[in-house]
Amino acid sequence: MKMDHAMRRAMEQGMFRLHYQPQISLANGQLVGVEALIRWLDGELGNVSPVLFIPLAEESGFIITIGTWVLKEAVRQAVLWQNAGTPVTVSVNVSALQFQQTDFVEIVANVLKDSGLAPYLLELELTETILVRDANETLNRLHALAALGVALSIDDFGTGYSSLAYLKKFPISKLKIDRSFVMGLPDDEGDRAIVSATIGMARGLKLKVVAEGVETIAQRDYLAGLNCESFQGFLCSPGLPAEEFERLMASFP
Ligand code: G
Ligand code: G
Ligand code: MN
Ligand code: NA
Repeated sequence: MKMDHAMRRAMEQGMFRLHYQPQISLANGQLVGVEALIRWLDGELGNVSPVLFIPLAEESGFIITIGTWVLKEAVRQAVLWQNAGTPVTVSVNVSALQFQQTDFVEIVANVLKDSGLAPYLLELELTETILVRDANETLNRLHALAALGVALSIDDFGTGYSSLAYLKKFPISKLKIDRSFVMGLPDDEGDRAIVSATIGMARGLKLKVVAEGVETIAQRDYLAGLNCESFQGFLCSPGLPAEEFERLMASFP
C-alpha cells in the first residue's frame, strides 16, 4: 500500500510531531490538561491530515507503531514539563488495535517506568468502540491500567454505543463530549438535551466532563451554565507545537 510505505518512511525520517491542545477549566479559566495530537509534515507530501492517515494506519496495522511512538513522545514531553515545575496532564489517543495488543498494559507500564513521569500526569483517551469489545478482557485491562495510576477517559462520547451500565463499571474518570453535540449549542434543542443529560449523568457517576470543539463564547457560556468542568476547542487554541504551547501556558492564570 502506497500510503503505508510513505508512513513507514515518515516514521524512519522523523516526520511526525505532536501538537498540544489545552483543556481549560470553565470555573476559573485555568489549564487542566492538554491533548496530544499527531501531525505529519512530509518532505514530499506536505501536511498530511490524521483524518486521512490514521484510518489507513488502523487498516494496515501501522497504528501500533504510530501509537507507541505517540505514547513515548507525549510522555517525554510530559516529563519535561513535570521536571520544569509546570506539570500538565497529557492525554493520548489510543486506537482500538493498540488497546487490543496483549502487551498494551506492559508497554504503558514500561514507558512510564523508564520516564520517571508521575502516572497521574498521563491520560489515555479511549473510544466507545474499544469499550464495547469483549467486555471481560476489556474490563481487566482497564483495571490494570487504572492500577498503574494513569487516568482513563472516553473520547468522542455519545457517538458510539457504549451502554450506560459500562460507564458505571469501568474505572474511567472523564467523558469527552464529542464536538458534533457542541456544534449546535446553544440554539439546537437536541444538542442542548444531549449535552445537559450527559453532564448530569456524569455528575451522578462522579465523572469529569470535557466539552470538545468549543469555538464560540456562546457555546462556552452555555457549558459553564451547566457546570461542565472544562472545554477544549479553537475558542482557546488549536493544537500547538510544544514551544508555542509553553508561551500560551505562560499567559494563563
Ligand atoms: O487533530 P485533528 O483534528 O486533525 O485529528 C483528527 C483525528 O485524528 C481525530 O479523530 C483525532 O482523534 C485523531 N488523532 C489525532 N492524533 C492522534 C493520535 O495520536 N492517535 C490516534 N489514534 N488518533 C489521533
Ligand atoms: O477525535 P478527537 O476528539 O481526538 O479529535 C480531536 C480533533 O478535534 C483534533 O484533531 C483537533 O484538531 C480537532 N479540534 C479541536 N478543537 C476543535 C474545534 O474547536 N473545532 C473543530 N472543528 N475541530 C477541533
Ligand atoms: Mn481525542
Ligand atoms: Na472527540
